[in-house]
Amino acid sequence: MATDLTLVIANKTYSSWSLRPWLAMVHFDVPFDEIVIPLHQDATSSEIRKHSPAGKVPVLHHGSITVWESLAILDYLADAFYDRLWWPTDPHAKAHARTIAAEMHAGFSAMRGTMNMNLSKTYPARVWAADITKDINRVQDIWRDTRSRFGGDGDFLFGDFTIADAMYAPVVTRFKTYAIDMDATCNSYADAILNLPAMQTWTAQAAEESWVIDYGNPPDSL
Ligand SMILES: N[C@@H](CCC(=O)N[C@@H](CS)C(=O)NCC(=O)O)C(=O)O
Repeated sequence: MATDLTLVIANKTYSSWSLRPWLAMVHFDVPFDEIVIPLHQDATSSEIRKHSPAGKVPVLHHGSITVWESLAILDYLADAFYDRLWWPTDPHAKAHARTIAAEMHAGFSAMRGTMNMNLSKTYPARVWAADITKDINRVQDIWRDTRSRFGGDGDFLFGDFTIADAMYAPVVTRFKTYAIDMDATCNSYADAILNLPAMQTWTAQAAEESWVIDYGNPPDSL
């Protein structure tokens, strides 16, 4: 499809940052062309640098405009396609959505550093190191608190799917593939993300990829 929007991403099996804008664009029915650059290949860095001065994906091209950093891309899309409800409309809810999206973008490095996103593998439950456990618990606190204050009758953090959900979607896949214990509230939220048609498309396309990255098993944390 020829559009004036191109999203450059990495492999769907492994690229958690790529998933965020891709999921929201597909969910909100924004047409775009997609370029996939597989990670951990000899040409990965040079290929990414052709598209992004930061040397990272995702990166969005919209005509002559280039935007990188997943959250900046999502914010740009919310401005450019302002007829969709990318953020909650209520100012209080919107402030909270922006805050938890930013917390995800900037934080949880212990969890992200050890629990690589890998949709092709599941791992047995284990005891995680204290800093990772702290991140896991904080994410679940955010989900519970947000669902109870802003979720209403909907299935997502703010009822309907928003950018905040897109930011946490790769954590949902990690919690499932790494068998993280979740209470009923977090579990049903995770299922809502996994059952989202756009998420199912991403997962199906990931399963068709041929590239394999062997991260090994996460370190024993006791
Ligand atoms: N903070 C960035 C993180 C982007 C990022 O780390 N992307 C990884 C793929 S998930 C990447 O481009 N890795 C390639 C490399 O570092 O060579 C964002 O939000 O977009």
